[in-house]
Amino acid sequence: MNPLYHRTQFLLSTLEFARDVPDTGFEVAFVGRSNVGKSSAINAITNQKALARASKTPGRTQQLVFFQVDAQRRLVDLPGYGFAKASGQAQERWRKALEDYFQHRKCLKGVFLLMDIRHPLTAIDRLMIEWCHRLQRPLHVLLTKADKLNYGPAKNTLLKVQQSLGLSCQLFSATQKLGIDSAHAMLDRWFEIE
Ligand SMILES: Nc1nc2c(ncn2[C@@H]2O[C@H](COP(=O)(O)OP(=O)(O)OP(=O)(O)O)[C@@H](O)[C@H]2O)c(=O)[nH]1
Ligand SMILES: [Mg+2]
Repeated sequence: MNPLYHRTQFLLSTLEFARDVPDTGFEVAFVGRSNVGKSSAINAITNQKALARASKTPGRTQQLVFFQVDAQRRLVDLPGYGFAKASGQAQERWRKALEDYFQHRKCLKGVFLLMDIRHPLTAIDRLMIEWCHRLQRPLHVLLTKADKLNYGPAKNTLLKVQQSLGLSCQLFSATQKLGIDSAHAMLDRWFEIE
């Protein structure tokens, strides 16, 4: 494992990302439905127990959560879309911030889209995928909680997702530490690390 990722630290959470975090260097964002395992994936990828959780406010986080890998590189947790618990007004603010972020953020170099391997490609996932394509954001899918399926069915789902959308895609399990090396390889590429 590249020890660089172990040293990742919480930076800040904000909706006003353009004001609070300069648009320089490299960012990689984690997106996906609520509860797919984004925070767990960030913890597994950085080999830390509670890095992502440390930033969670009680109730629903509706901010972009920034983690600093090094001076130039950040991971960004974009907490759950399909967040039914948020009020209409809060949802609208959050949707707008997310849209701004994807449309305008120059340092956004790659997007991990997380989908629960037992429920891949929901309507909102497909929208997100279309959106990334339209905005030419490089996308890589993590099929999370792969430990919940046997290897055969997991592999079948992987092939199905790859074939149906031509997406770059892998199995991932935070609990079993499955797929960490591949995720690091994607990060290295997006972060332009040799
Ligand atoms: N079995 C299994 N459970 C997992 C895995 N990853 C996450 N979970 C569980 O799934 C639940 C949600 O995980 P989180 O990492 O909080 O999910 P999230 O996407 O960050 O959720 P929000 O922040 O609410 O959008 C927790 O109970 C985790 O323990 C995994 O790889 N395997
Ligand atoms: Mg989370």
